[in-house]
Parts: sequence; structure tokens; C-alpha cells
Amino acid sequence: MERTLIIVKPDGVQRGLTGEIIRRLETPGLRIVGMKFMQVSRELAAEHYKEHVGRPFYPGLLDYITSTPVVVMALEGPRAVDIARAVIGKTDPLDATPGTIRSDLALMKGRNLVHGSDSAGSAERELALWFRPEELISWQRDSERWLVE
Ligand code: IDP
Ligand code: MG
Repeated sequence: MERTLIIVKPDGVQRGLTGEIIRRLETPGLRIVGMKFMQVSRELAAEHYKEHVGRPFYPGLLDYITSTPVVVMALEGPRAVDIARAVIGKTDPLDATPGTIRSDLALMKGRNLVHGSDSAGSAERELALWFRPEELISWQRDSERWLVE
């Protein structure tokens, strides 16, 4: 089992796509183990996106992610990081495979609706950044044996 951090970015919340995005991630079998609705501080945004400091899009990225509230989730499942990235699609909606969230619902990199951790290491770092340990809840779902062999 693995956990990943998902953010429905401000454009997702503003466009009323929160439910649609959760549905696309939850339906394949990923399980919600943490979720909150929050306004992101500049400090948290900068820490989350620190690998992109110095890139031309970085200031705009911080403005975007801190503009209006987001929904942040921790999802759990086998290979959760890669499964979520597959459902989300490539960074640029034009490169994303049809059927993915970004291909189906977004137009450009700077408004691509959703964040998903890109590796197990990033997931661990990001989950610790966005959630206190007690906000992540381990639980079992009765349908598990029909999703995981
Ligand atoms: P990812 O979200 O697919 O992992 P990253 O390369 O890690 O993509 O970039 C983080 C975020 O920064 C992207 O999701 C997107 O919101 C934004 N971003 C990346 N490249 C650009 C760009 O060229 N223009 C505008 N925004 C960008
Ligand atoms: Mg990334």
C-alpha cells in the first residue's frame, strides 16, 4: 500500500469540478485517508513547489495556487502515486492522454486543475507538509478484496 498527495487546485474548485476529480481518482479504487478544504498560504505554496524556484512560471504558479481555496487529499492504494498520475495525465493537457483529467477538462499547463505527487519520496514529503499525522486515518473498506488481489 502507498499514499499520495492530491490537490484540487483553485481552478478545479472554482469550476465546480471537485466532485468530478475525486470521482475519477476514487472510482479505480484509491481510498481517501485524509481530506480538507483550505486557503493555501504563500509559505506553504513556496515549500510545496520549491523544486521550481527560478523557473519563469514560478511566481505565477504561487499566485495561482494561493488565489482561492483548494481541496487537499491523501489517497491510499497499491501503487497509488503512479495510478493517480496516470488518471491525472501529463502536465500540459495537450500532451495528456484522452481520458485523463487534464486532457478531458483542462486547456493549459498553468490551469491544469490538479496536483498529484510524482514519486513515493515526493508523496512522503508532501503528505508531511499538508497533513498532521492525526489528520490521516487508516481504515479498511469492505470492498477491498474486490479491488486488490
Ligand atoms: P506536474 O504537476 O505534472 O507534476 P510540474 O512540472 O511538477 O508538473 O509543475 C508543477 C506545476 O507547475 C504544474 O502542474 C503547473 O500547474 C505549473 N507549471 C509547470 N510548467 C508550467 C508552465 O510552463 N507554465 C505555467 N505553469 C506551469
Ligand atoms: Mg510535479
